[in-house]
Amino acid sequence: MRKQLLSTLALVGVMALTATGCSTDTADNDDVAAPGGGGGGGGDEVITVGFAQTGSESGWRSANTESMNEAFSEENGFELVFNSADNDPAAQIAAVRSFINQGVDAIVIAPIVEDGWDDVLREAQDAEIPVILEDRTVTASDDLYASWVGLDFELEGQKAGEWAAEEFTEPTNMVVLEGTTGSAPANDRAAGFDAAIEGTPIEKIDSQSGDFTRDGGKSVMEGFLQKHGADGIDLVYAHNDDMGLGAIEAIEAAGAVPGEDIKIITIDAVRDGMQALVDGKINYIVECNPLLGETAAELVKAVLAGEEVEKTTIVEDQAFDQAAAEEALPDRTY
Ligand code: GYE
Repeated sequence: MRKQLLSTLALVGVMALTATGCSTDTADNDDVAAPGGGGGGGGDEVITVGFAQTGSESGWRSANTESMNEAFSEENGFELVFNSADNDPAAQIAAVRSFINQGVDAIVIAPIVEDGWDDVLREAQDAEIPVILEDRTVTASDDLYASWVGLDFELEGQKAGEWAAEEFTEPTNMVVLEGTTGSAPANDRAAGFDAAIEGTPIEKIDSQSGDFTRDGGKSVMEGFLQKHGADGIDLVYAHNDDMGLGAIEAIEAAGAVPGEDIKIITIDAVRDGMQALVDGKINYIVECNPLLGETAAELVKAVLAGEEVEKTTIVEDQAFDQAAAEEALPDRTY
């Protein structure tokens, strides 16, 4: 999947709004063309969309849910049937199955994990209900879904690793707070980071999943601190801000100073994370943009109108050190 994805990426470039570049007029809200493709969506009819969200594990997720709710609004011609799977892959697949049974016009999925999607995607295809993926990717064949809009998680990990490689030129003990096991961002952020620090004096002494949550990050970090001691850890790489924020609490409770005694790198750049960076408790953040709703909604309309759409749309991310975070924070919308 990864290789396939990267080659697709090379073709489509990295701009969010290329998604509808080949469609004629999908930006407006009331312009859905004659029915085509899936199970509906023609004329002025309301488009019913089932959205299978991962859960509510993080600040990033809240911003993503809000972006989806705004884009798939009644005003924009949608009826959104929202399901939150509470990070349970089986419950998420069951939700998609129930959308198929309800006969929705289209299904949008933010897949919790990469594997296990083939059967239910095939069922959606048999029912002629188009599926758009948002945020995370799947390992299933891309013939089984219409389009995916998301982020380049491997590049995010790589950017984080490149910063670490430059910053840490002496032997460095690093611990990793991984995202949800089996999820695309956990897999790819690990791979990108590891490749970037290869050959540097940074040694990964421990790595465990904190499930992308603040509590998870805190308790895994408590375990690391107990095992290695605050003096035995120089650097934390957290796959998202929330786990980094949990780690800060654990480090402070252990009597050490986050951002100084133990440096912290995270991914997401949500407000709380950016505030911690401004406060000097986090040292570097790679952005992951959660505002994918508008592009997802455009894709749904275009696919239902029978238009050709890009298979892959990658939204570009930035990275922030303390000075950049200070500048960006006042205008941060999430
Ligand atoms: O980084 C994390 C969230 O899939 C990109 O999921 C998303 C990740 C995000 O829980 O905070």
